Amino acid sequence: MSTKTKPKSHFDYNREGLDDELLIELYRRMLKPRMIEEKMLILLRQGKISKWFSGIGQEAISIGITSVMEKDEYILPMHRNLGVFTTREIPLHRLFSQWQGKASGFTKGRDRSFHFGTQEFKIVGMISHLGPQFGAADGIALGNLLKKNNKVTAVFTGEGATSEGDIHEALNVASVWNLPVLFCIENNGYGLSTPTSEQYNCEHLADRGKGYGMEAHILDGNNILEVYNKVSQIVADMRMNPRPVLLEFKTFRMRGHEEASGTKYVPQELMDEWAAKDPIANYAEFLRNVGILNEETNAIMRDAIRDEISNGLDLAFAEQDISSTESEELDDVFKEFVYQEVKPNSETENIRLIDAISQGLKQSMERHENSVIMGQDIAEYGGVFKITEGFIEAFGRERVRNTPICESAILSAAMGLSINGMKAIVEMQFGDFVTSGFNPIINYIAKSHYRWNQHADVVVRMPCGAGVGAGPFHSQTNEAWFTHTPGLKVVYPAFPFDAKGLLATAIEDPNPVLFFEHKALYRRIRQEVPTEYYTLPLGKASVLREGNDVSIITYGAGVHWALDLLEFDDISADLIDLRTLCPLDTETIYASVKKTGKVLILQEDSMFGGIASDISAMIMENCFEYLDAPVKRVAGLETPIPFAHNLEALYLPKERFKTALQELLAY
Ligand SMILES: Cc1ncc(C[n+]2csc(CCOP(=O)(O)OP(=O)(O)O)c2C)c(N)n1
Repeated sequence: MSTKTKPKSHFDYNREGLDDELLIELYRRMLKPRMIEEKMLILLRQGKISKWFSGIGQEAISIGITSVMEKDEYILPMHRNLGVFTTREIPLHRLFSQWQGKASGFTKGRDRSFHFGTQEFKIVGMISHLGPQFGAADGIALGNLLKKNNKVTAVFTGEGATSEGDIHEALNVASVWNLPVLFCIENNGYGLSTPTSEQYNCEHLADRGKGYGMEAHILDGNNILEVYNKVSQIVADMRMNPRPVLLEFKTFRMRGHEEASGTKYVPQELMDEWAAKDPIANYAEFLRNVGILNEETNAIMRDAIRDEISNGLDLAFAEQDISSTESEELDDVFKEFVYQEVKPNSETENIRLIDAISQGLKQSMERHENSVIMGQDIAEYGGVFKITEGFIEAFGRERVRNTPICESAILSAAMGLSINGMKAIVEMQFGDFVTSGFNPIINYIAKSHYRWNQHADVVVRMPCGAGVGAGPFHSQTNEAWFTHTPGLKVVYPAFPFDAKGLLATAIEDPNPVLFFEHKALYRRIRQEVPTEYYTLPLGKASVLREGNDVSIITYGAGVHWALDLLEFDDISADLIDLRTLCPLDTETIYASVKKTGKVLILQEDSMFGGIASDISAMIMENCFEYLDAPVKRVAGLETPIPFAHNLEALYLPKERFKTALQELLAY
């Protein structure tokens, strides 16, 4: 709607303690996104931009909050918060380039609209899935709390997304951990076409604060001075007394969910009612009434903004379309990491896999003072497998954090910690439970570096695997879910020595690593392991046996099945333990295949869509002329993993492996 209409003021503007300069500046700050939007709507009609999510009518919230936040305090906006970006004074041509997918934007054309962040302006934009923003804010705030820097983090959501589990989880975590996050709900009446009555069943969303044990307030989201004054007080107090606060802003979405979808489902009376409460027109009227805005100053201000917009647009439109190469695209999936070898010391002790992981973890946390480990029951209790036993004594409760049962919020928080310069290690109680945190791993953590150059310094430890009679939900080895997703490294050691050194590297590496730990090997496999800190490179397989007749390629428990077999059978085989699945050591694989001409790939997980299939395809493509037999894959059955011992033995490929190997040798 136009700002030129002159409604009667609907608001009680309290300007006490605010000087004229600030009052006019708040007006200018609201006007700017409004005028950008008005221009965008024209460009949209002309087909010059693709999609537009409008924040018209909601400007007072973005502007009020951003004006209160200090420049080095993080803000996590959503899709209707253009005012956050403009108030942080991002040059307009960069914003316009971002929306046009051009190089001067923030994502090298890789993501659209407001789906980007920038460390330069301390803004962390959303992922489409909305809810993980709250958990990311938790992580950033945890980083601030640990740094004791008295900074507040502000995060936005619409009322629709408050129905997401991520939001509930993150609010609960913030409350339990007392994190200084300002949670801002913009209740604008509709989530796409869904009215609030179909979204939640309490009177006010702020009422939920009580349930979370969190201070909560309801604010008039269309009254800039109410937003500014109340948020100023609250944020100043949060800086001194760190705590989470939930704010519900009552406002209205004046345009469609996005421009193309319209507002047919919104009753006209509602539109009229809220049009009269326009935050800019009302405030302009107030400023005129108190004599600090007149037609002339208003026109000067509008002209200046109009010029700024058209200059920005000229620059953005003049910019070439983005171009790239396959290798440039691939290179940006991960942050560059130069492996630093730390050689093992000569003193060793004979320890189990589980001890080696615990030791590696502890020595890494000693080395990286900015590291935090989070997980269920990992503090005093030491974790269900006791890997973090004694960690509280070594590092304190701040860095060794028991979490509520909420994988999604914790993985989003891990992302937030990384954004704030920390290293996050997350222990899944069982690797199976990662499904409850799948979204932040796949969509946030894995894609962030490629999208906006923000690495995710996160290691997720995954106790996994069958053979322990634990049934369908405590036995899976789900590495293939992650090797499929670009942006994640996947490590899967089979021995104590490897586990310790690879875990150290995984924690050094600023990229996200899924670190698989086989439960059936935890206490069964022992080895001499150097007592001090050392590293091993990711992406290097180890050749455990050398022979000429067949290459057996495997990892995890499969390595030990193969070793057991080779111990008693007189087979001349290369046995390759992959150790890391991403990056994958294709060089070692191809060299072995070219020597033996026969390959068996053994995996514990069910067959279809697994690692074995991909390695098989790669061998066909790269070593076809060297093959003397079809590549053989051996894997778990295509069933969930059963509980009863005999059934589990049927599921696992250990016996099928022996037969398949004999068949292959006889081919
Ligand atoms: C997990 C997920 N489900 C559905 C969507 C599609 N979607 C995007 S925004 C939106 C409505 C959000 O409503 P609300 O949180 O109230 O914010 P508003 O758009 O009203 O500002 C929906 C359904 C999505 N992006 N992510």
